[in-house]
Parts: sequence; structure tokens; C-alpha cells
Amino acid sequence: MLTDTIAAISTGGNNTGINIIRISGENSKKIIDEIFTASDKLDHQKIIYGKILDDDKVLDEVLVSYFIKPNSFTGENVCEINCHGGRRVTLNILELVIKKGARLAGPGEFSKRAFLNGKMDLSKAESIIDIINAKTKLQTKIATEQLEGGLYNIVKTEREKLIELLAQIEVSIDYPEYDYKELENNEIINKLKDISINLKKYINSYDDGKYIKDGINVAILGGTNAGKSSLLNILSNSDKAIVTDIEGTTRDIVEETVIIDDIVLNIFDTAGIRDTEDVVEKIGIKKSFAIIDKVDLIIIVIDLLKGLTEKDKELINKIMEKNKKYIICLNKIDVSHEKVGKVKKQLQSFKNVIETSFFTKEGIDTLKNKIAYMFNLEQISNDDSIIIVNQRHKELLDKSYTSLNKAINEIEKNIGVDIAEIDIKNSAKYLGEIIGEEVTSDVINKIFEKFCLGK
Ligand SMILES: Nc1nc2c(ncn2[C@@H]2O[C@H](COP(=O)(O)OP(=O)(O)OP(=O)(O)O)[C@@H](O)[C@H]2O)c(=O)[nH]1
Ligand SMILES: [Mg+2]
Repeated sequence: MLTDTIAAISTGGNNTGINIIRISGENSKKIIDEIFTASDKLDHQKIIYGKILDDDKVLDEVLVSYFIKPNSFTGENVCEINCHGGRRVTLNILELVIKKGARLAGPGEFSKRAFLNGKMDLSKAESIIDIINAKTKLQTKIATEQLEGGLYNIVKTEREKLIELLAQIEVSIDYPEYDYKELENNEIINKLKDISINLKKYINSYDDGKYIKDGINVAILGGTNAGKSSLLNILSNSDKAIVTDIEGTTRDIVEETVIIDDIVLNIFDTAGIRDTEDVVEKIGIKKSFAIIDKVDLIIIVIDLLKGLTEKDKELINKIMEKNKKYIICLNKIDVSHEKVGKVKKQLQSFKNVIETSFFTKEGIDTLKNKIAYMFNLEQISNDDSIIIVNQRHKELLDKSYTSLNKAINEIEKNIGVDIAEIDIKNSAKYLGEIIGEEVTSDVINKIFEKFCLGK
């Protein structure tokens, strides 16, 4: 229902300098007129100083701004009260606004109204959640590009190409007797293939986007006492994991999320791998192997004091079999310089072998740089191409791509352009759902429910 007036606290802080109460809807100005007194007159895009009054009682001294529809965030009449940032004073004002006829807004309801009133496309609205949730500069950069219409533009372009092609196909099917230049099948296929290549490029960017948004899952594996937990502690700048010189200190997986050089790493420290009769340790080691399948990168730590053991070789082989990204750390270089040559020779067929000391922190920068390089993150941060980060967008692009290729296949096999037409229509429909041009109210509700209150 878009007819009522909604209100909520749009700022998140308790006892901050200021809070903002946003009011949107037909009656927002009327409500303000009833509770706000000032020597100046409120006008569009103006902010004025005055007092909020509950009957004769002053609730706070505030600044109130006013935006007349459609030139506001929601496309409706909007007033914003900038009050002092105390929790209680803010609630007092909000309660008064509600008493005067506004309804408490649900999560994301202001943004939903902005979308429904045509102020922004759906992908832009979704980028607002990403901007709010962003923890790194790179996450913010990608979300901001989406807010600026990057995703909207590329999706709209490909969708328009499909719609134009559909129109041309329809003309040649419906009016073959007219002298329209009939589209050759080859021409249709070529056009569809061009669009398909573009869609695939955006779909593939989701892998990069996923690493940036959700972080890279990294497991630290190796023999007991190699220094795995020490590495977790260095990377997380904490003493989260217990470190001792007792073999088999770590029994269970220790998990920590850290941001290093603008990269989110979800790190899993594991139980050292060795033969043991200890029941608990055995379970831990089983978990160490099981995690290989679940992560994006494995850091293998070799204890140079012990050299390359049979267990190390077994572990490395297992990781190679699974074709996983890896970095091998030859650790404890500070106390075993003389051993490194031999181990390096044994591992000469492997890339990404580095020398480290988790004691002196030698090699840690190399390790960090290698991770950024392996996941392409430096290039992404310097590049302006569009990256898909939202799972909903990725799934719709996948569907659009599948329909498109079905259509290509049908035309190539001479099944009939009229049958392919249905799949081309579907392909365009899925693209439309990304930007909100062909989207059901259920989907809209689901998207905006994820927003925080007051946005
Ligand atoms: N000299 C030196 N000692 C290190 C280095 N890295 C770790 N250590 C020491 O090696 C011992 C084992 O370190 P941990 O980090 O607990 O090793 P771990 O691989 O987690 O061992 P488990 O949990 O038993 O599998 C500790 O005494 C550390 O201080 C290093 O680079 N140089
Ligand atoms: Mg450990």
C-alpha cells in the first residue's frame, strides 16, 4: 500500500551526535506542521532549524528538511528530522510522529517505494544493501558502480538487443508477403551469439565477485607443529588459536574471518596431520582432510626442521588431485636455513612455494601478495568492468543465457524460428527481472525485506 505515510529512524546509532527520522508519504508535511515550530518556512530542499513540540512540551531542538514529490529519495513528499542522537529523545519524536498518523516503516520500505515510484531500478536498489553491508573498499567500489547504474546499463543493453531482434523476427514470420528484408537464420544466430558471449562474461565475473563479497575461504593444512596456528594468529593479529610446541595442539577446526589489504579471508586452522591412536585427534585429522573440498585456497605449511615428510607428500598429492589453488610455505626458515635447499629441490615441480618464518614474520607479505594475485583482486580493483556480486542476478543471468543458447540450438537445427522465439522471449524476460522491469511482487517483497529499518 503506497497511500499511507511511513516513518522510521534512518540512522543506526545509540547516543551518537545526531539521528535522522525519515517520514515519507502524502501526510509527511502535515505531520511536521503539527509538531514543528520554527521562525522560517519549510520549502523544497531546504533545511531549517526549530523545535519539536508535543503539545506545549519541547521534545528537542532539531533541523528539518523537506523534499516535495517527485524530487525525493522515495518519489513522495519526504521530511527528515535531524534530532539529537540519544536513543530516548529519538524514540520520543518517532512516537510523536506515529501518534500524528504515520505508520512505522518496515525494513527497506523507503527504498521499495523509491523503486515502485520509478526512482531507481531494482539492481540499483539492491546495491544500496551492499553499500550498507560493505566492509572493504573493493566491496564498496563494486556496490557503488552498481548504484551508479553500471549493471542496469549492461543488462538493459542486452535486453533491448533481444527485444529488437524479436520484433524483426516477428515481422518476418507474420508478414512474409511484405517486402521486408527477411532475417536470415545466420544473421539471427550471429546476433544471438554476440549477446550470449556478453552474458557469459558477466556470469563468469560472479566468481571474482563472490570472493570480494563473501571472502576467500582458506584452509591451513600441514603436519603437527609446522606452525599452522601461528599463521592464523599472525593473519588475524590475535591469539585466537592455541600455539604450543606440543605435537597435536589443535584438535578441532579454528575459524576466523579477517580483512587483510582489503581482502576478506575466512581462515580455517586445522589439526596437524600425523598417525595417531588418539580418538579425538583422529576425528580432527579427518576434518582437516574434509575441509579441502570446501575451500578456495589451501595453505600447506611444511616444517623445515622435519624436512618434507611422507605425510606432507601424501597431503600435497591429495590437494593436487583435487586441482585446488594452493600455496606451500616452507616454514621456520629462521632456524633451518641449511635445510631449505633440499626441500625446495624436492618441490621444484610445484609453483607457489615460498619461504616463511611465522616467528620473525618473514615471507608474510609475499604470502599476502600471492593471495591477491591468485584471485585477481588487484586487477579488479583497478578495472572498471562490471562484476556480478548478487546471487539473484547471477541466477537470472544463468537462466537468460540457457534460454538464449537453447534458441541458438533450435535455429541451428532448423527446428523453427517460431519455437526459438519463445526461448528468446524468456531470455529477455530473465534480464528484465534483474532490473525490475518484469518482476513479481513476491520477488520485490523478498528483496526489500533484506534491507535494514529506515532505509
Ligand atoms: N622458530 C620458529 N618456530 C616456529 C615458527 N612457526 C611456529 N613455530 C613454533 O612451532 C611450534 C608449533 O607451532 P603451532 O603454530 O602451534 O603449530 P601447528 O602447526 O598449529 O601445530 P598443531 O596444532 O600441533 O598441528 C610453536 O612452539 C611455535 O612457536 C617459525 O617460523 N619459527
Ligand atoms: Mg595448531
